[in-house]
Amino acid sequence: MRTQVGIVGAGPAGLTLAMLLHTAGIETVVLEARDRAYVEKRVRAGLLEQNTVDLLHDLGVADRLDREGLEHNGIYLRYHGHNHYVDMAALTGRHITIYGQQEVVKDLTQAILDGGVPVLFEVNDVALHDIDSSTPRITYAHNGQTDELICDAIAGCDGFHGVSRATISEHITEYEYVYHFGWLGILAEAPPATDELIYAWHEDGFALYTMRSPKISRLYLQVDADDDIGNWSDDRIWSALNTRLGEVNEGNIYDKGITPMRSYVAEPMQHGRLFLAGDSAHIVPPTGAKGLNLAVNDVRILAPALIELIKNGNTQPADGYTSAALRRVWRAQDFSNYMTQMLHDLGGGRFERRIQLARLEYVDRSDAAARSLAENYTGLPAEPEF
Ligand code: RFL
Ligand code: PHB
Repeated sequence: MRTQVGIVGAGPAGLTLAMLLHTAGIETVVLEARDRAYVEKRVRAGLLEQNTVDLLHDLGVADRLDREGLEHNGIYLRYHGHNHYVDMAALTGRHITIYGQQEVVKDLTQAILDGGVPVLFEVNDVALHDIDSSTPRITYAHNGQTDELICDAIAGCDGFHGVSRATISEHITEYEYVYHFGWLGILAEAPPATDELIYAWHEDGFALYTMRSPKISRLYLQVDADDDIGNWSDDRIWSALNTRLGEVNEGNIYDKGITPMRSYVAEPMQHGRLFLAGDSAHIVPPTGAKGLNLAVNDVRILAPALIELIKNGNTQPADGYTSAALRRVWRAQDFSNYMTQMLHDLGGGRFERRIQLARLEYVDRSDAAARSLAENYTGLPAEPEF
């Protein structure tokens, strides 16, 4: 098979890129390892920056997001009996929206298939070849048959554990920080007991109150990175949430899991005709809610660069892709790390805890500190692509 851009991975990065390229008249094929139902059910992020919402609007895939998304103006920082509201809309003029990642994935998948873009689910043995040439190839197995996709460029949107980054590992420098804790996340049939998200600092560890709808709560607890979900009965989860958050509405827990946390960047995000985007190139701890938003920003920059490369043979924007994308990635790395260090039990004892409280109080007392947090959380305005 021949296509212009072969996209590996049907997560937010791959699907958004497919939509951007399709809109510009570029042919793409998307290859996804999992089946469609699995990808559309996978529970992950929930918080969209305004830039992300704007892009989904531009792509014409925001009808359901407009109807079902929950627009938020700010967050609460809760610590030691304080409950400080950071009014992000007032501080920055920008909003954030709660809308499950799997809903974004569903909307994009449907729009792409409706547009006639091939999305092959359940592909195996994906391997990338001739990356240094102008006709890179992807080999894979689908429906028991081995096949080959000859492309002008390949987008590696296959997440942190995919094959794309591994293909060019000898050409990249890795920057990594692994945390000794992770997040236990649940979805519960319970109306959220709060209008806005609550980020809670507590001696026992961090907790986050978020939501998916007026009837569904999403809650997170800091746990040890190597903890087993089997150690956490529903009663133990509710008890820890009540202790750390203060007031929680309980209900049937229908999804729970533990996610380890890391900060990671691969540089450069391109080698030859292979371009990495999203989690395949970088990971942030979820405290800043940046992962999905960074994935979407990467492809916002990558799409016009690929269009220039393919339509006009101009390699300059493609050559600038790494530096353009990494500017935002490193800003988000710093912010996610700052939020994580300020709010989690880092295991360092009394001194460390007092520093955390001093930081939280600074956000409470200083308009400049609050504005800095708000500007990062809602996301700096999108920069020109190149
Ligand atoms: P994805 O979503 O991992 O998609 C990659 C896709 O590639 C497929 N794949 C392959 N396909 C073909 N061949 C192979 N060899 C393949 N290997 C893998 C996979 O099946 C998958 O479909 O990466 P992408 O598109 O870069 O998107 C990144 C986001 O998913 C991620 O950054 C966010 O979920 C992170 N994140 C959050 N981000 C936010 O912006 N806001 C949030 O509120 C937020 N909260 C979170 C989060 C991530 C979490 N977890 C579970 C890691 C909360 C949590 C708990
Ligand atoms: C979520 O709604 O899942 C969510 C919100 C904010 C975060 C992380 C996750 O920082």
